[in-house]
Amino acid sequence: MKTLRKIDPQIYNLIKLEEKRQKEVLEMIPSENYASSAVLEALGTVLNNKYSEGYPKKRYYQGNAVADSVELLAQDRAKKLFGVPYVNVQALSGSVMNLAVYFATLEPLKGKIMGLSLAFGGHLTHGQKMSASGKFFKSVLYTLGEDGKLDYEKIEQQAIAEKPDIIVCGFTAYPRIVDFKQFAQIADKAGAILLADISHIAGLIVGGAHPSPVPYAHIVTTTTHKTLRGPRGALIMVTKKGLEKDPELSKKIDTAIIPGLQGGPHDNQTAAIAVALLEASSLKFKQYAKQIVKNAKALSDELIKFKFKLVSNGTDNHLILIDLSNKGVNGAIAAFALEVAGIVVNKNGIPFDTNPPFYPGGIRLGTPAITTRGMKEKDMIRVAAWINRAIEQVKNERLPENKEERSVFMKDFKKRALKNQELLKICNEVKSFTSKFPLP
Ligand code: DSN
Repeated sequence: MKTLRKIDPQIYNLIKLEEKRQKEVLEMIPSENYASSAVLEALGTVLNNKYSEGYPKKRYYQGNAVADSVELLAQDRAKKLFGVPYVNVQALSGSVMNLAVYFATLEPLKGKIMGLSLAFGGHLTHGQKMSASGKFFKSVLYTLGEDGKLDYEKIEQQAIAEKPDIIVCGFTAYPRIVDFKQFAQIADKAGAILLADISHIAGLIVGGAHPSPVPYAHIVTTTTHKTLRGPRGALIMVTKKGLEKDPELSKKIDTAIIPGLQGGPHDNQTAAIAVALLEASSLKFKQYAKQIVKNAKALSDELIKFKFKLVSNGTDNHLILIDLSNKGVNGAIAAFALEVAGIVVNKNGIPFDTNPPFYPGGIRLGTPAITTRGMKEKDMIRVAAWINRAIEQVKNERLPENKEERSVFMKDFKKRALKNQELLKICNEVKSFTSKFPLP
């Protein structure tokens, strides 16, 4: 970055600081990852300079021969990797991706979406009232069973009673295998389209570490930067089953993206997606995907030894949701203390949480990024021990119930945590540990 350093030292220095942070910490937010150098190189290219409204061979502007080849290559790789007949690679993010599906398939203000409640691990775009998906469409939300797992019988009863037009399966904080076949049966009985949003687990699916929804869902969406380890971006796929249900579905999705929701695609992003898809089709990536799950299982076993209460008692995938109620620690307090200790997770609601969303009862963590750095099961023993030590430091920190008192308390707590010698000691240990695991 020699030129950037010369032209804009402020931004250069900030990027360097972020690079240092990413190197030194245990990055354990389950939706984050380290993209390869090849992916990052593709992002920082002259493809950024081009406008390509339209689709390959049907563009509104001249000069798109290369953009066409890039987009066709990305499409081709995605179709092969996921085994689908159609893909749109232009959605700029996960939220636009799901909105495009709704605009392609539902009538605004009339069509009904049924998705998992945000409070139980669903996503904003799965029909939550505060998001466009819940404002422009009718929506009804399902929840999890008492055991923290999907209750397929209850979901089926609700789907038959509510008759949604589209059922969304795929989640942001669900640690178990999703039975896509059962969801398909439910959707068929309710006469609904089945949308599988596999953003979190796409890398596990193509790596053979989680079953694929492709034989069962009509539409499959995914972001490209989580376990798939690409640039930020998204894929919207229509399956064979989807095209049998509606042969026009792919055209409707293309139209929903442009002119419906977006203008020009980001060709540099499309190129980087193509690179990530190539990388994800390697044998090495399959090993990576399986290792993510092995690490998450090893970590959950270790956390259980320290009496952490895990939602659903463990994990089948890349993420772990810890219910901190038995430790008496709020998720916001735990997440901050862990950050001081060099372990980056996010505070998260747990099923049936009675805490406010900004101060939820749990934390969410995962293994995609640390597995990219080469960590294995044995390393999870140390990670769990550090997490336990950090949480022990804050077990007597009681968050006030009153809103004003809470924010005063948090300010004071943060000051104390930043000076906590044990947390700082863990941070040093983590730093020396992570220095042995280079970034890609
Ligand atoms: N922000 C993503 C996640 O962390 O799961 C979902 O959009």
